[in-house]
Formats: sequence, C-alpha cells, structure tokens
Amino acid sequence: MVRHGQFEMNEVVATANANVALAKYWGKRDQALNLPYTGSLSITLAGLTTTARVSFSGRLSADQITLNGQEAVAIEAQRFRAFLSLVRRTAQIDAKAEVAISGNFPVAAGLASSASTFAALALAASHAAGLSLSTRELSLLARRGSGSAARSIDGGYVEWLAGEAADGSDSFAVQVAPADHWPLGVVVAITDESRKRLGSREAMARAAKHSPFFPAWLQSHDADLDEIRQGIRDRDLTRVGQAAEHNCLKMHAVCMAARPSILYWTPATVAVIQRVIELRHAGIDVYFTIDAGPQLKLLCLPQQRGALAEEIGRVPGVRKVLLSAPGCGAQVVEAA
Ligand code: 2P0
Repeated sequence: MVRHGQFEMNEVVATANANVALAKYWGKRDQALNLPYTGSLSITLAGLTTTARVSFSGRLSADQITLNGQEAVAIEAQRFRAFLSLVRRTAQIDAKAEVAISGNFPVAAGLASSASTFAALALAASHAAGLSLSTRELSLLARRGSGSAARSIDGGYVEWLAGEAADGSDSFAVQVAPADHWPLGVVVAITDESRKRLGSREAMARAAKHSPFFPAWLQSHDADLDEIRQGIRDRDLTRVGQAAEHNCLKMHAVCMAARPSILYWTPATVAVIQRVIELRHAGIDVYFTIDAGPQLKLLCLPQQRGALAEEIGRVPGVRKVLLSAPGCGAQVVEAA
C-alpha cells in the first residue's frame, strides 16, 4: 500500500567517504542495474566525505536537489530522481524529496565522488523514507545509483562481489577487513580539478565494446583481485601495491586501446608515476593507482605519508595533495 500525500518525515543527514579501487570495476554486464563483469576491491578513504541531507514531504510537487548549493539539472537531476523513485518504491511512499548534497573534495574529476554521493544518499534517503536497511541492502541500493557506491557503504577494505543473478540480488559489497586491521597511508595527488570530459559510465561502456584488450582484462582480473585480497589479509604492502598498479595500468591500457581512444592522463599524471618509480628505486615502498581521471592515489606506510606528500607536492603540475587513510563507512549523523 502506498502512503499518499500527508506523508511527512523528518530530515536525515548521512555521510559517506569516497573509495579508491585497488582491483577496479570496469565494464558492466547489465547497464540498467549496474552489474559488473568482475568483482572489485577498494579502500574507503577517510576525510574525502560527502554529506547528503534528505527529507520527504507530501507538500512538494517535485524532487528538489542541490549539489554544493547549485540546483542539479539535466542528466544529473534525472539520475538522482530515478534513484529517489527507487527508494520511494521500496518504502511504498509517493512523497517527493528535498535533497542537499555537499562534498569536501572535487566532484566528477576521477575522485569517486559518485561513490560517496550515492552511498550517503542511499543511507539518508532510505532512513528518511522510514526504511531500516541492513548493510547488504544499503550496498545493493547504493549500487543502483552508482556501481562504486556499493563499496562506500562499508569502511576499511571492501570487496564488491560481482554476483551471478540476473536481478543483481547477489551483487553487493562486503568488508574484507576493518580500517584498523591495517592503517595504511594514502596520498591523493590532484593534477586537475576540472570536470572530466567523458564520464566513467560512457567510458566503461565504450571500452567494453570497442577495446580489443577488454577480453584480456576480464580474463586476468580475478588473479589481481585474489592477490590484493590476500595481501590485505597479510598486511603486505609490496604485494598489494604491485597487484594494484598492474590492475590500474591494465584498465588504462584497455581505455587507450578503445576506438575512439580514452586517455585520462595529463603530463602531471605521468610525472607523478615517474616520481613514484624513482622513489621505489630509492627504497621507499610506494605504489600508485589512477581511476577514471588524471588524479593519482598513492599507497605507502603510514609513517612515510607526510614525507611522501611533500615529495609529490613538488612534482610539476601537482595542484593539491590530500592525506588520507582507510576510513569509516556511511553513517547517519543527524536524524531529527
Ligand atoms: C572503480 N571506477 O572501481 C572504477 C575504477 C573508475 C575507475 O567505478 O556507471 O561512477 O555509476 O556504475 O561507479 C567509476 O564508475 O560508474 C568507477 P557507474 P562509477 O572505482
């Protein structure tokens, strides 16, 4: 039974952190449900946080959505409305929502802002609609907004299981280890804060369809995933770092070989890669990974994070350096 009109609920505020994929999600077996071909594994990043504020009201005639204070428009607004409608169907309400989303790091520039956005929104909206979902149900819901958001519901080290079911019911994320299992250092090097020209949604669809390397990506992915998962369990930075770099370079090779090609890197991206390789030759255990954009995330021992950040901040073209570490999952911070 749908609860009509008079439905009025208090505002709920939830936060979620971005995540960095060590074994990446790249390619969907189902576009509509955001079902991946492969599993993926990420670190939820402390301090790279999105806050979602949601209230449903029978008095609203349409969903009102702002992103960092600006009204969401066009495709972006459609994507949020479709997600809110999914929450409404699940909660059996028809009230529209007022939603304010804000982030403390660059949006849509390859820093997984859609992951923290849809994880925070899944939690705030489901709660505001009167639902009380389990972590698994929240991950399944967040996935529908953005695939990588499935992984930002949990904290620490998180694996999104690809699943096999056509309805996606077994495609959700689980925690491999909590943040305090292994307090790794993460340094984020921002080389370009502008919005990317090609969103990852379109890019991964093109890569899957038009890159001759895509079959090799699928065929070799699980070996990386297994190695990274085991390396995390053993707290083995060299093993995790080497496998994550390999997985990252394969994903970008798949993109570069697509027609038309997809190249996310800028000269500064390459300069940081080269600096990381030099630092490794000098005996520092540091590894890079790059998502669908020109920024880099570096993995290191926690005690080397400060010195590494200074070093990377001096690379020409690096505009900003952020310090992070494994962080917590999505949380309700205010429920009036
Ligand atoms: C990841 N990326 O595993 C990979 C690596 C980017 C590179 O997940 O279409 O925004 O919303 O499911 O999650 C970015 O893709 O894509 C992403 P949709 P999403 O983090």
